[in-house]
Amino acid sequence: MNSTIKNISALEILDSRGNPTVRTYVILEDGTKSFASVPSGASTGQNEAVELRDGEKRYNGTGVQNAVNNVNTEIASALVGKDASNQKDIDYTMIELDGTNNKSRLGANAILGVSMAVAKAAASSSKLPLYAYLGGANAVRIPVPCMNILNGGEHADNSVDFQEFMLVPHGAPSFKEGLRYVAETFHILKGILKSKGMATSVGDEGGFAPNCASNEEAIELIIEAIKKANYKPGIDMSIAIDSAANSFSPNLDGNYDLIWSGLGKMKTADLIEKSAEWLEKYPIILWEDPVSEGDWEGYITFTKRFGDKIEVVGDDNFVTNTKYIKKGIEMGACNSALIKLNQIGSVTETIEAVRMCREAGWRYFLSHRSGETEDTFLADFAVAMDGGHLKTGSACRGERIAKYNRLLEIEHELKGRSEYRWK
Ligand code: 2PG
Ligand code: MG
Repeated sequence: MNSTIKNISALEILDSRGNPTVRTYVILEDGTKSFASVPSGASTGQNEAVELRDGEKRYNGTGVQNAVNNVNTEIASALVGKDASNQKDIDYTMIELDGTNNKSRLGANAILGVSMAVAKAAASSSKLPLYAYLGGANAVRIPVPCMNILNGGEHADNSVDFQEFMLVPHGAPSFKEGLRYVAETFHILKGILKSKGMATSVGDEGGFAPNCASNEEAIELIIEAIKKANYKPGIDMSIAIDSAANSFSPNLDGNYDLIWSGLGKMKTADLIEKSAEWLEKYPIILWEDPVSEGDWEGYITFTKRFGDKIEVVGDDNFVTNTKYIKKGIEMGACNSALIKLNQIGSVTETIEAVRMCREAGWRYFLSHRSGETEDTFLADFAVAMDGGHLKTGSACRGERIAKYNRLLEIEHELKGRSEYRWK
């Protein structure tokens, strides 16, 4: 068979934060070659699949030579000779070979790298772009880019508690135009920050990280930038927030300590009241992890109260794992799940998470990690999954722009057959 796997290997490379990560290479019998690189998070959920790190002196313990070795030996021996176009078989063979429930033996970084490279190889071998191979002939919807333009929390060193403030150009007629709206506003925001004597340095995902006096000031600055760029807040562009509330919830329960802003200790009810004020005042259309991962009651209350108006996304509580998404669906916690390939560690399981959301009438929000590489797998994957929106960082930093550029390319390639809409 043409798409039979002939060779699999891996290499330790660096991610956008200068930390080691895994790149895997696949060669098929028909001569097709592919490679894929694995991203890495900073504000991680407790139940994410395990990134295997060497824990030795080199790279301060973050080396991935063991994961690389697992690809080169055990994984390669199990998969060589298999058909790359049978993604499910490939992924479940690795899951069984690993034998743990969180991929801690072989490493989710080892398994995901192979899983993505196999999908890419199978796509090339069948002469299809990756988005069409994974999504079929109707994979034509280009996601609305939720562009992170202001960072706080663990992604920056400033006085903002919430991790990500995103601009969402839902009023644009196409991806190309939407990307322009947000990139223009990003530059206007830079000018505003400069004129106020505030820092224009950027966080891990390329958003600015100014030392705002409060969380409110962060959002006011964004609204000012939208208006100054000649767009209408709420009509052309709205705002999405990822509180990443785990990072200010010491025990990951209903107790919070907003350390960065100095607002101090709060209970779930206070935090939700604050959110209510903001939702009243500002054009916010999506809110991710408004409470911490163990605060299921908090997610339920938040969703009951605001879920008919906005998208409530669970990230750290669901970790792209159908076991937790199922629980969320049953409990009515959230109405959407964040989808990150490396949280669960294989392409097939990520697709299963998406499918579960669809079947429940939930949305699903495709996402990069704060540590990324120049790999553009996510762009194609987002089009294939047909979710209508994705977050992949700001209008700067090459590893973020690579995904946006790939989406521009896909939209162009579809020659007028592409679709662009928020819902
Ligand atoms: C998040 C992500 C991506 P990290 O919390 O949603 O923005 O951050 O990769 O650090 O978990
Ligand atoms: Mg998040």
